[in-house]
Amino acid sequence: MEQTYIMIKPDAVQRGLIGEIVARIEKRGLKISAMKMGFMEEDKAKEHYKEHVERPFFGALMEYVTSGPCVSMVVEGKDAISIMRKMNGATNPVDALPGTIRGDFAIETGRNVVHASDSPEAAKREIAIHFSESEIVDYAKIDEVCLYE
Ligand code: YYY
Ligand code: MG
Repeated sequence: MEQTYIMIKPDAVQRGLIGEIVARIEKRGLKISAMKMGFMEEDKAKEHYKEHVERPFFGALMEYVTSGPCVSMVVEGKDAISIMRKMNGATNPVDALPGTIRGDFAIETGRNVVHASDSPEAAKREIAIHFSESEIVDYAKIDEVCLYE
C-alpha cells in the first residue's frame, strides 16, 4: 500500500470544505491513516515547498499556506499518490476538469484548495515533515475486503 500527504489548504478550511474533501477521499476507498488541524509553521511551509523557493510566487505561497489553519492527512491505499493527484485535478483550476476537487471548488492557482504529493519520494519527504511516526495509525479497514481483488 502507498501513502501520500494531503493538505486541505487554509482557503478550503475557511470555505467549509473540509467535510466535502474528506468525504471524497473516504468514498473513493482510500484510508485516512493520520489527520490533524493547525497552522502550518513557517519553517515547515518552507521545507514543504522548497522546490519552488526561486519561483516568483514563493512569497505569496508562503503567506497563503500559513494564513490560517489547514488540515494535514496521510492517505493510504493502492496507488494512493496517483489517485489523489487525479482527484485534486490540475494545479491551475482553470484546467482542472469538473469532478475534480479543484475543478469543482477553485478558480485561481493561488487558492487551489488542496495539496497532494506528486511522487513516492515527495510523499515520503512530505509525510516526514508534517507527521511523526507515532501520529500515523496502522489499522485495517473492513471495506478493504471489497475494494481490492
Ligand atoms: O503540486 P501542485 O500543487 O499541483 O502544483 P505545484 O506546481 O507543485 O505548485 C505548488 C503550489 O504553488 C500550487 O498548488 C499553487 C502555487 N503556485 C502558484 O501560486 N502559482 C503558480 N504559478 C504555480 C504554483
Ligand atoms: Mg507540487
